[in-house]
Amino acid sequence: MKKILLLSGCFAAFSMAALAQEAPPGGIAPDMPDKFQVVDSSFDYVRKDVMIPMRDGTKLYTVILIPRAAHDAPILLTRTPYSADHMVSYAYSGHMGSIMQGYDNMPDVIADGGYIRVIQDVRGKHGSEGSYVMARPLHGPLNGAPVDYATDTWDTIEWLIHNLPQSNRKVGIIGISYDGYTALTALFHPHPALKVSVPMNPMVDGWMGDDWFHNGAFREETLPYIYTQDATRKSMQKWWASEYDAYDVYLKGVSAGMVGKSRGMEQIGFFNQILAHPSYDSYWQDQAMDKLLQKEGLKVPTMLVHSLWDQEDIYGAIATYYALQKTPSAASNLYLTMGPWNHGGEAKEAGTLGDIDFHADTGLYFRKKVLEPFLAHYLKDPSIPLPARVTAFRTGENVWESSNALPSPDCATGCTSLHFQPEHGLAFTAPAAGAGTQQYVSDPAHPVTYIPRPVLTKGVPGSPWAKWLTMDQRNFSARPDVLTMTSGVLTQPFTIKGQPVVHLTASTTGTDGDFVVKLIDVYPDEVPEQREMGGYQLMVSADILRGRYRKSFEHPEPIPANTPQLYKFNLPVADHTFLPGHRIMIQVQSSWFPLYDRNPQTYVDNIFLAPASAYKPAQISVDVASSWIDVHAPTPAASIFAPQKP
Ligand code: PG9
Repeated sequence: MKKILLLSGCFAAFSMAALAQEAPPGGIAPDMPDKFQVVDSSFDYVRKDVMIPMRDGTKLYTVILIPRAAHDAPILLTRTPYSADHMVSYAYSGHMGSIMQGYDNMPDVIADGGYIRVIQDVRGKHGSEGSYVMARPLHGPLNGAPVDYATDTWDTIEWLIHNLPQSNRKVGIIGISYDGYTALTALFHPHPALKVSVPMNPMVDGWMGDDWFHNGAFREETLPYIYTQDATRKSMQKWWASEYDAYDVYLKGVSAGMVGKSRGMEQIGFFNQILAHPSYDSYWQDQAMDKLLQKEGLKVPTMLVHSLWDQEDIYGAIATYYALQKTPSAASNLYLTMGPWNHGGEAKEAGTLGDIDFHADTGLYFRKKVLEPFLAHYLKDPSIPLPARVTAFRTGENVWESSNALPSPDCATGCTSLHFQPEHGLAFTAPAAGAGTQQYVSDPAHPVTYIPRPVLTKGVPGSPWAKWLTMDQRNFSARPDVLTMTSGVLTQPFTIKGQPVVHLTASTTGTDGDFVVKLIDVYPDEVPEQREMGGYQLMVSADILRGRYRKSFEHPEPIPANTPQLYKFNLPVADHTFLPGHRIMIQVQSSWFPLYDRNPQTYVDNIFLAPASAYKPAQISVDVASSWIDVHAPTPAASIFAPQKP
């Protein structure tokens, strides 16, 4: 057939006509051939769709794009549950770069770099055979089978290096989010031909701080993802809602368990696992990739990529970095890039995020100055210089910086405290003892939203999901159930780098409760060069802790009513300069709805099953003198704040 298509125009036309279906006797000939052949001889790549056999006989659907001129070319592999076909169909074009736009594909590095591009559907999804398990745990206590994503990667690499004569038999694995998770799984008993891995915004620990929970608070708005991903092989079953505003969907639904059940989600294995494991038990611990990799060690050079405003997986890359950095042999293979991006933003044009302007395309910088040489060093030519161990973009000042390591996560040294003050103040010095309390009422019937209503969930047209972490917090500080502390105006820059550590001391009239803490950069009242930024409240780091887990993530405990308790937890890493003229703000609230499910504020065994009667208002009292946030920064002189106007 191929030969026929390459023949001269007139003969080819004659041959094509011969391919058309014949009419059955007395019937009509169908338009569609049995298999349509693309005329691809002018393309700058050759596409091969193959089913690669795994050791258990399961075959995985794999799309291979080979640059037509490829010779001794390295291979870049991505393993995905999001459809290999979809990932190479961004345009109908004979140019490899044009069809590879979007998620995971960075044509300016991959197609322009002459790589053989391989994208494979993980087992059980889209074109691949086998069964699907959400972020399939590796072989071990949660997976008794002899196959997992690590063995599937091994078997795939073995096939690729023996079946692609155009390759140099060096393979890299790269991917964002779920595909960043699969890039991490490749690091367990890695194939010797695997020379480099680039997990970008990887899902690492779904309970601690990535897709499913943050510090025990359930991310209710992931229910539609689980529904679509797990209901059918081709993700064709879409979530339904009868209300435009997701706030109404989840408020009427009462608990996340009830919302899921109302949509038949008990048919889905992973939904049942979530309902059965609300706490950080062995189900979650045994699949936390940072912990597993720390035991495994790091034998393959790996660059973790982290986004400072990652709305989906803000925990994983940094947790993995810290876990691996502890062991010198692992640290010798470890690299990190952090940039001012949302989830996957580094793969796209990234000069701005929402209203925030970085004055240069930071995505392009990462791809050309960091990723391209990193891949080329390990896959093409070891004389190409490597990037620094840590390449990080500092927001506020908008500069790239290279260093050898990130500051440690615990703030044991080199930190400064931002102390709460009476009258909603914030300062570097502790207030006198007896500074009293500041109070608010948290009412589950009127939860604080994470974005202004109508809440348009991810995927809904007009949804601000991709930029929400950078959205103005001004409307929330105006609410009586959001406690707001603000510093004076800075007269000098104040730079923080690392994970802020929250020390919040509070009591509640309830027996459970959540605490959301946001560290915010307040812009000057007027910003002449970008007027809409006047008074803007930009979150530079924020997270939630479910109060029942204040002492142990594994063993929850009720909160004793009306008794001050310490809520200590780390916020996501920040690398930010608060500029002169700006102020520092902290906001504290007890709901972040409907991204996080509501805490009933009455202790029940399993919040997924809480009855409507358990949801009660509670008065929260924050002890001012014993509440602060530690940030990684040298302590400045008190005079760094302008004198307050009388
Ligand atoms: N954040 C998505 C995800 C990763 C891993 C598990 C489930 C969801 C993603 O963007 O792939």
